[in-house]
Amino acid sequence: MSSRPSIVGPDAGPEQPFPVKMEGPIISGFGRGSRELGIPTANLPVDAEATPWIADCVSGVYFGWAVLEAARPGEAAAAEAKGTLGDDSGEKKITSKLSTENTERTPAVAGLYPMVMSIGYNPFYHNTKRTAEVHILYPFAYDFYGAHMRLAILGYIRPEQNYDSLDALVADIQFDCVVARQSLARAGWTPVGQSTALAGANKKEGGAETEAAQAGTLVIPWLFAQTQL
Ligand code: RBF
Ligand code: MG
Repeated sequence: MSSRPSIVGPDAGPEQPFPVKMEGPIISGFGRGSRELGIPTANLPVDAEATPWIADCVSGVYFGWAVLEAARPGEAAAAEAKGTLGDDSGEKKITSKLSTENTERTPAVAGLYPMVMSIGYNPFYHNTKRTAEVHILYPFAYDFYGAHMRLAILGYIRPEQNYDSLDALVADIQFDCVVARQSLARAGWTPVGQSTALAGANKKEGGAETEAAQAGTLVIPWLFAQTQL
């Protein structure tokens, strides 16, 4: 695992063709993200019209920032009625956290988060359909299907691979998370108006902050524009 670098891309910031924009409503995937891997993923529709580049891009792991907009009360209630809110596994159904009343006063999922994502066929699972799955680097206690997610994809980490075991797949994904955090925790990779501490690399696993946060210098206005929902 340590055979690959823990930081990718130049310090100055993303290189062409990045940043690449992608957005849409969070849809349910194959339901394995949380249950089997302990790595919840939010899937976005792979839409040839909205994201023409996706058909030609290399299958593999990318990283960047996600902006989440909380589902509006009506949408949250509707999603809940359809049983699409809650854990992937269906075992821990959320009954209260995203109820209609709660959603109104709890913009719990709104905000900017570092993310790592997989675009491809997941050879380990022999998928025949290409998916775009985003793992947000923040320990949310529940899913939020239906919420609108906007992505600024800033860089590429590695090609998609097959693995001999689930453990090997999970270990590689965990290292992808380290790469994403460390790569994003540089001023040139952090949006203007945000702090590099948001990417979390200053925090050693389970330890104290080691470096002072810097201010971001990356300009990506569309990431913060209001969505016409
Ligand atoms: N699946 C693979 O078969 N090969 C991979 O190299 C691979 N890399 C991934 C990297 C990240 C950051 C994430 C979030 C997922 C990756 N997956 C990969 C997909 C994984 O199999 C998938 O999240 C689960 O199957 C849940 O749908
Ligand atoms: Mg998923």
